[in-house]
Amino acid sequence: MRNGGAGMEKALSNQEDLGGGRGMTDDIFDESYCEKKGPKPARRYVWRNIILMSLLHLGALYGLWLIRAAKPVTLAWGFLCFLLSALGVTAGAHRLWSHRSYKASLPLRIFLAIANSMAFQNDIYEWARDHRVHHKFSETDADPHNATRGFFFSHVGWLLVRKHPDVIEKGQKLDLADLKADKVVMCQRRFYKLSVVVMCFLFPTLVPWCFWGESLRNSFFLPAILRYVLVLNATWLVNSAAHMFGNRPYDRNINPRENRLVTFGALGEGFHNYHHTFPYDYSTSEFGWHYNFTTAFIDLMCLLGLASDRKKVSKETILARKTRTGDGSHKSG
Ligand code: ST9
Ligand code: ZN
Ligand code: ZN
Repeated sequence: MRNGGAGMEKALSNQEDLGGGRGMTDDIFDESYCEKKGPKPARRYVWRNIILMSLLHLGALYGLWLIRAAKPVTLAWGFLCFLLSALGVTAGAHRLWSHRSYKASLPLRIFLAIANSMAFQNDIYEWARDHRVHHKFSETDADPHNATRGFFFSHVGWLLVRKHPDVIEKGQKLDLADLKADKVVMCQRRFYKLSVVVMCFLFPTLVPWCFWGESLRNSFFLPAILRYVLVLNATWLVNSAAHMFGNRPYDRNINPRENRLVTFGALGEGFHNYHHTFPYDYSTSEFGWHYNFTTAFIDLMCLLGLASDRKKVSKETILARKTRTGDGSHKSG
């Protein structure tokens, strides 16, 4: 039985409700959904995306080649841009807007929305909608990046073909009122294209070119293109590798796994067995700051008074769940 089945309510007894006291449950796995019988719809390629994604990755390969000729400060800037755009996804689109696992003040939400545009992964509204449907209908036709369709599909292939109709049908039934009510989310959606041009491409390129005389070629291909492609692939690995390789200490009945390599590259987002078991935990892990830069960032924001109300699963609940549905690997780890 997926997600521990009927016993789940018992395991979550320390929580206010199945949604962990957030007032939302649309990221909790829905066992009642059944895939439609009969032949699957034909795969429809989106050639524009295939061509652009290929060109982007060729550009990133060229960026790798250029590293040897770049100034160290440009590489440091590229790394900073990686961290900023990654936080826009991890602390922003993921933990705040998809899961409502903590609350953020207006200045922090504005910062995260700008950082999110730097990551250019669809606007926050679309990202969070697709991500909620991923949790609710994980590994089924209604999951946008259904990992049972293979590594390539769950990694990038899903962005190169039309969605399965069930993704759209089920997505339309989600409660997205919280996203619609958030002016920062809706403003980013309204000005998304402009914000991406400025934050993902112009800003990372112009800073090294203007401030320390880096060549325009290095400034564009390293902090803009290569950094963008690295953040994309680190994110996609959560959907592919962390749904296939690793232990399942919390729930052996689901595919998502604990993957150390992904955790490292994705600022703490590779504890994926834990995350699908307890999607409302702001830390996406039971181990605090361990390999989890995003958790450290959210904690710092709380310290500064810019965030609050972090949702955390109790140690007792975690242990009970491990004992009941885990694969036993925590004992050896
Ligand atoms: C990208 C996203 O990379 C990556 C997300 C990854 C998520 C990872 C999660 C893992 C956990 C978090 C870890 C973070 C780690 C970060 C680490 C950082 C170091 N519900 O979409 P369309 C409607 S993006 C309801 O065109 P098609 C839609 O509103 C990269 N409705 O579907 C529209 O309606 P209307 C850049 C839905 O035609 C209609 O359906 N972007 C839903 O099948 C058609 O929508 C790209 O590469 C839903 N779920 O096309 C490609 N979905 O017409 C961008 C859709 O009324 N995407 N609808 O407005 C596309 O080009 C297309 O979406 C497509 C599908 C070709 C993929
Ligand atoms: Zn999630
Ligand atoms: Zn997942």
